[in-house]
Amino acid sequence: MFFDDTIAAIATAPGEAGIGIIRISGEKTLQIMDKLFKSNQGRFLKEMPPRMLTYGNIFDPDTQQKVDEVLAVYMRAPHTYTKEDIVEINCHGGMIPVKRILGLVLKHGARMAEAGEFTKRAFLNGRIDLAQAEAVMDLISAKTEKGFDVALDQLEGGLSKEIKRIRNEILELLAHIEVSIDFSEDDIDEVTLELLLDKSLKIEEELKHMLETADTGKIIREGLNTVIVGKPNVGKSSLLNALLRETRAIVTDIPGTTRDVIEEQLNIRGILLRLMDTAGIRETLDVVEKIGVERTKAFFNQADLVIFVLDASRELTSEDIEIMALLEDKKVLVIINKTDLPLKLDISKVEAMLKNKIMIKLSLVENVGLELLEDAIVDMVFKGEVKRKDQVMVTNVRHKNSLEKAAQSLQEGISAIKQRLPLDFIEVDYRNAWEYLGEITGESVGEDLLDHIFSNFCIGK
Ligand SMILES: Nc1nc2c(ncn2[C@@H]2O[C@H](COP(=O)(O)OP(=O)(O)OP(=O)(O)O)[C@@H](O)[C@H]2O)c(=O)[nH]1
Ligand SMILES: [Mg+2]
Repeated sequence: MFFDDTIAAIATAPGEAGIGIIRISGEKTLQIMDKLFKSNQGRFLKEMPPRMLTYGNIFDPDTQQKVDEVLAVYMRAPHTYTKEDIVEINCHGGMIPVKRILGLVLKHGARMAEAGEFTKRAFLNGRIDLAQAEAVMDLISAKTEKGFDVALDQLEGGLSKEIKRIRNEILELLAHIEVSIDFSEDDIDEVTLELLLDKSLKIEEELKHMLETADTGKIIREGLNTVIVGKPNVGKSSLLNALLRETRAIVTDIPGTTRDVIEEQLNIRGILLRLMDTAGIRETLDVVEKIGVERTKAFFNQADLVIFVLDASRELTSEDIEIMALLEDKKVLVIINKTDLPLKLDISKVEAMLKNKIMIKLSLVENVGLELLEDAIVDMVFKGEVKRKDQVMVTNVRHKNSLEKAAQSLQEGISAIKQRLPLDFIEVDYRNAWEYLGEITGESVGEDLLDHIFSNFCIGK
């Protein structure tokens, strides 16, 4: 791919900072710098060795006025992030210098880069594949150490290598099938079929192992949507505050204190929790509270994990039972709170109604049991994870969907073999599986999908 326009953007976050960086990529990069930059010895950037940070000034060529004192570096194509000529100008941080310099760069031959356009060029120019490009964004947006580490592995090509290896195996099978089609008229060669079947089952197994990491992977990348529910006054907001270790939500002994959904993020041993405290669920005539209860139910439906809080000092009520009826198909942790008070709750009845759900006893006033709850959350996330050595992790839902489609096509191929269907039927399924895997690394993706993926990037990356 070849681009004839030169792009530029501010690469650092907006606001006051030590330095700000303007990045330029494309053919006209040096030409633009010739107009705007002079080193302290009066030299152009093209006279300096590539990759050498050079001290100098940016001037406005129209007025010959100094704009800012900078350090500039030139990186020569093709050994750069985009495989094009790149210049980075380090100026003073803050809104004025970066905006002024970017303005001049745009005026003298560059155009404003779109979101993610530098990385898009890196992909289209063949420096990285699509999964690696997506990993770049994941690195930048990672909120936990674990999320960052997995993204770094993907940027280094961990996932891509595995996908490419499996694609190659499928390609070999396809070659086998095509040769057989050419030679064997109607007669299907049994040996070839057995061999195909054997290898296909192995590939199917590999895809399955990759898919098994996807649920945990998604949580590592995106966080765990967790909602705290229960009837009023059981201690939901107290629990949010305890987990955050700060007084974020208002806590009173008046039922119906929380009326809106309060969302906070926290990091529990490397897992990002998007934690929502909600209005206690009950029948109410209060208009505001009613809306709150409705919102609670909506969030409840989208949650990855539900923390259901009961009050140990009160008997089970119809409100508790109504909520319990909603929990059956959900991932749930049941909290029996206020265990410091005399027990009135019929715990065995709760156990009978919520079979197979994990139950944890807490006292938030005495600070008992919080660690057990954190343990349970971490266990829940990692329980499903297969700890196979060197197993790569699938974190991106887009990748998961393509893997699922590939596995589905392969399965159809396998069943076609078992039914001894004609080889050209079988070939279609294998070709589909191969294509779907190619969506992950970007060998087979359309322009629309690319635009969609890169539009979620930040400007300047
Ligand atoms: N004894 C005792 N009291 C608690 C405990 N946890 C919370 N409380 C008290 O229970 C009352 C209600 O707590 P909240 O956290 O506001 O309860 P909530 O579930 O958010 O209530 P709503 O927002 O009204 O739905 C407050 O007076 C808390 O101090 C506990 O473990 N033991
Ligand atoms: Mg509350």
